[in-house]
Amino acid sequence: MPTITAFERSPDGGKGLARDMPVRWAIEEVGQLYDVRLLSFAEMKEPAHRALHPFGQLPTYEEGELVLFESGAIVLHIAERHAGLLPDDPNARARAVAWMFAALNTVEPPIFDRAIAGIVEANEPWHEARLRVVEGRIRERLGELSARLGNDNWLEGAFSAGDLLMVTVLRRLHGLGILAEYPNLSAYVARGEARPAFRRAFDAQLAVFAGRSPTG
Ligand code: GTB
Repeated sequence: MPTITAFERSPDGGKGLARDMPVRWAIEEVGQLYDVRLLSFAEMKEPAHRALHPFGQLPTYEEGELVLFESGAIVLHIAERHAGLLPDDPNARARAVAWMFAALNTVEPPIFDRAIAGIVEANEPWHEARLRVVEGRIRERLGELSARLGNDNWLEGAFSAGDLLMVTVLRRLHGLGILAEYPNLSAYVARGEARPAFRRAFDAQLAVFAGRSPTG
């Protein structure tokens, strides 16, 4: 049974926005059990944790002799070792992996910048101008993604690890109102969030925040 790491008290207040969430979701999708080791910010920077994660972050994933860091790499590992998150056809599989990279490397950067702008740049004199630029970049990406998704349920045929990461990334827009401008993307995120595996993962991380359970 793998062990992952998660916040003992997530700064997102249990909204499932921290990066243990996609790992929990992937494990739930493939029907595995897992343990969770909870960490404080201070513990993340201790040598014991840095031996697992070079940047002193979470999540990590330990399974036998294997230690992994980077949520995307962990989701890919889970998807490659179990049925259900990647298509069998090699070309369709490669495209699903491309969507994983697109989620983290093409769609997430402006969304991440928006989060930073809201937290650490809020008092800067150029804050409003910066918001307009960053939100413009988000809208450009969402427009392109919306056009590609069209009326489909998922990005590449059946639900895949690409959708799992894309929905994870888009969820960070909740509360900003931008996602609502793209009804098919709003519905896409809602479809992801309605999956039983998502619900189990979400409830597990919320239970930690609420102090109801130490594990997933
Ligand atoms: N690229 C790495 C990955 O995907 O695994 C990034 C890992 C990362 O940033 N981890 C964060 C961390 O360990 C936890 S999730 N931070 C401590 C540090 O860097 O010292 C961060 C997080 C929290 C809350 C939200 N949110 O509310 O939207 C999003 C992300």
